[in-house]
Amino acid sequence: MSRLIPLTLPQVAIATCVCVLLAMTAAHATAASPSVLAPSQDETPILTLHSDGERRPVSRAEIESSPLYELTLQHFEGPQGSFAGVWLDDFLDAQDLDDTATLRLIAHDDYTVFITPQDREERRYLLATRLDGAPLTLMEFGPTMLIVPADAEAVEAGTASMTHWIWSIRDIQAQ
Ligand SMILES: Nc1nc2c(c(=O)[nH]1)N[C@H]1C(S)=C(S)[C@@H](COP(=O)(O)O)O[C@H]1N2
Ligand SMILES: [Mo]
Repeated sequence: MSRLIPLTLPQVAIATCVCVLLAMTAAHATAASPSVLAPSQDETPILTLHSDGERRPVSRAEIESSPLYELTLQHFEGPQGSFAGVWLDDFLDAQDLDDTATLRLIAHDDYTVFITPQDREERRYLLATRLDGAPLTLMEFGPTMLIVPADAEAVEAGTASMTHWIWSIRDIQAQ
């Protein structure tokens, strides 16, 4: 007759620790962490912000005036390494953009996507400006691209949508 093997308290504690550690390891792979990169000093405009009927050129230096975060991933378009950038929410704050605005982002290839306030509540968006410390170029799908760190693993596995992962961003419209 079979019976359940009783676990002692220390065994339960060890099993719990192992589970927590495994969960932390899994989470670590897709979490962005603070970056030690020095903010860019480059004042050359790399995208245009449109709000309240005005257009404002924005440089790497302006974007990177918010805290930089980074994570390592294999981007589905090819580039692989440590991507760094600023949280989209921090960027909007720094640019004094209305928090309730829906954003329309437009890329150099005219691809366009909308990011609603609800999207930004559900997931954090990283406005990436760097790959392995160097400014993202157009060839690497820069000068900026959106990354959703929480979805990175699922996107790599092909189980999450990447329609919000717009690369080569040219314009951001707040509407
Ligand atoms: N600049 C730009 N970003 C983009 C796209 C695009 O066409 N241009 N396509 C989006 C969509 S719909 C998807 S599924 C992924 C992958 O696009 P791809 O299959 O055309 O490479 O990138 C997203 N980001
Ligand atoms: Mo797509």
